[in-house]
Amino acid sequence: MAPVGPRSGEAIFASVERVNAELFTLTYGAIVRQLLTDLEEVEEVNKQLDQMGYNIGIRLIDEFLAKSNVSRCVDFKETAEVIAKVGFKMFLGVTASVTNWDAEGTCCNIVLEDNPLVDFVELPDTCQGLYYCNILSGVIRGALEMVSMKTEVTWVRDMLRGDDVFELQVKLLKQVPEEYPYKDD
Ligand code: MYR
Repeated sequence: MAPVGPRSGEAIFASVERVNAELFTLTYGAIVRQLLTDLEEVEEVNKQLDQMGYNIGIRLIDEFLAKSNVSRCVDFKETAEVIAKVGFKMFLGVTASVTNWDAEGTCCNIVLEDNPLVDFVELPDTCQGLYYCNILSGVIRGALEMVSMKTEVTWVRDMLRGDDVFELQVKLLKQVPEEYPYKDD
């Protein structure tokens, strides 16, 4: 039998992190299930998840900017890379890749091959039309709005609907110029 001894701090931290991630995943699942019970219409659940994500996103951006030390992005291309590589890593523990840019550099897709939100999830047939991870599109929309970017964020591929990856389209609708706070007199 292997000797029983104190575990290293790193091992304990890793297992606490794993338990936290599982708790988070299960809690999110319970929220979706409750919304399905309360709202009945899948379309309404999609809207509610997006709105919840938006409300989180407008607050989470402060934590993101404070913790990440990311400075102002030069353009939307850099912003998309920051979301995929730094944002997803910080809040979901996974990285994503950015693909499919349009010619103007205002629309791209973010591809997630790994998505901890859907661990243990299997959707019944009655949930056709549900965008289970719609909270994520809302988070991105809310966070970007706080740094002056109005966006539309939609799912184009979803593993719970039989696709091989999760893929979000992020379209920049309007970049609101930030006002200089002082008047030049
Ligand atoms: C800037 O130019 O001001 C920097 C903008 C960076 C925006 C990054 C938004 C991070 C959103 C995190 C999404 C996490 C999804 C789980």
